[in-house]
Amino acid sequence: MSEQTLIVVKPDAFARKLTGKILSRFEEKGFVIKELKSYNFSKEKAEEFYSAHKSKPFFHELVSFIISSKVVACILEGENAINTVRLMIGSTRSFDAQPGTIRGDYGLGITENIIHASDSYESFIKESNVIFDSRKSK
Ligand code: FUP
Repeated sequence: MSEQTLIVVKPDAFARKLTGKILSRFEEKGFVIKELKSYNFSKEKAEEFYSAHKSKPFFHELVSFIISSKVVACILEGENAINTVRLMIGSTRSFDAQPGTIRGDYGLGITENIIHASDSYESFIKESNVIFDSRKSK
């Protein structure tokens, strides 16, 4: 089933000029870029974006990191996009992520882990509404 998902190229990857390489991987896989923008999270928007992690010990570190500089947000469309894109980004802890995945190939960090991707349809709607404003739940 064709569906959409959201990815965010995080500040570490943006600063290292990996955005083009990362977007290319998704295009080469067959996904279509439906929306694309560079974006600066405000603290308020970052807290909303990561509200599922509000009670976690790393919440403040996570919010500080994502607001620390520019990110690139992208809505991708294609077959099974949510799960397939999650497979392509790899495990949360980049040093554990399989080579061949984006985190596995480009990073070593946990908070600084290169890329975010929505983990469910509900997360996609919520997260894309934070960044792109105009999307609605089905
Ligand atoms: P993921 O879905 O792979 O991005 O990972 P999670 O939803 O578990 O975590 C969201 C973000 O919190 C991760 F991208 C990185 C950050 N995090 C930490 O900073 N420390 C941790 O111990 C776990 C996650």
